Amino acid sequence: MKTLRIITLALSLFLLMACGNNQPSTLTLKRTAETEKLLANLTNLPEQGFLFGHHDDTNYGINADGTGWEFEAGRSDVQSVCGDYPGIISFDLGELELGGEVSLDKVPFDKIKQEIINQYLRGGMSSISWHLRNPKTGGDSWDVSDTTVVRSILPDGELHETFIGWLNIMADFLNSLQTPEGVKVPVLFRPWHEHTGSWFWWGQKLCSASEYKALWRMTVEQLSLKGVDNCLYAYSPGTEPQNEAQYLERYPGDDIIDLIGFDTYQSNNRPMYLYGVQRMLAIIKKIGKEHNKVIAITETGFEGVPDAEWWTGTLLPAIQDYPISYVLVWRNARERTSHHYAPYPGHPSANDFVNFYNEPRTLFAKDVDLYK
Ligand code: BMA
Repeated sequence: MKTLRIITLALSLFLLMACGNNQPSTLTLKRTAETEKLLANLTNLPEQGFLFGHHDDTNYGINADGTGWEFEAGRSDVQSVCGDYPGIISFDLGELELGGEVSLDKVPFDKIKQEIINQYLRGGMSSISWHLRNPKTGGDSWDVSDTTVVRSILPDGELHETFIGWLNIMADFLNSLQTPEGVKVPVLFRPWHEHTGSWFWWGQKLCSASEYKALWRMTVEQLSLKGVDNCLYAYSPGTEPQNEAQYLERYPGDDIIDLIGFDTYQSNNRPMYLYGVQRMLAIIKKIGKEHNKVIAITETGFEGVPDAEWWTGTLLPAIQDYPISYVLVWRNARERTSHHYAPYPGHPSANDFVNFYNEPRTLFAKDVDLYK
């Protein structure tokens, strides 16, 4: 009888220790061979250099006369300036969840799919962000009028089922990324970005740290449940964190994150930009090493690139001493041409961009095959 009591006690203690800390169970995510290859190559890339990236690069851009162009096969502003495509191109799937044909930036999802496949066939990579609608208010990603949105879509929330439907639409898109030979194309998925600011409904002041982490885990679990095995996942706060602890405050877990980065933009205050970039690079370099994660500057740029020597005079010196896998600049909006971050033919910074391109450490599509 005594022995039985001791065994029961030991068993209860074990169960208490196993479940009592309320930690979510660790996920082991399935990945295709090509996705594993991409991760391995990104891990080793810093020995060689870093990929240059541009958002929506092959979807639209700006002509030499300052007007916009869109949807021209093979065309890219970066390629027009330096003769090669970016090593990484990012795309945004905002409004895919509504079931329509075009994104929030009026790009057909079929076009995005095709461009992700084209970039894979070049040996480069694609990343995907998601400026999705606000599921509670019906507004956009920037609608921060309600602070209960994240809570409402988590398990037990009143919009949970609706949101699982949105994730299933995302899963279908990711699963449909396939070459004509049926190879699933790997992508880096970067949802819930810039969450250390409070301008998106999933931002710092709009949910608690545990809600944010639960949002991430629910996202990855549901995609995985729907058979998504061609994704790497990126954790991508803004430039708010001042130290490693702040950077990791809402980190959802090593088991679901492959790459850590940050988004940062230059305004007219160049010293402030340099200070922020270097502070954040030091933080992610240290965490990347400790957690065995690839690091990157997931978004950056200087709107309009008003400094003709920005590429080799500011960007390159700011980043070249850090083992990043990529640096990516935002889009050349054809519908609002002052909103551009890469040069186009005739742009004042085009010559300097060619110098940047010629630097041995900057890697463009022809420099890499990320699936070998
Ligand atoms: C933002 C701006 C918006 C755009 C969004 C998603 O930073 O460029 O105009 O809709 O990204 O691409």
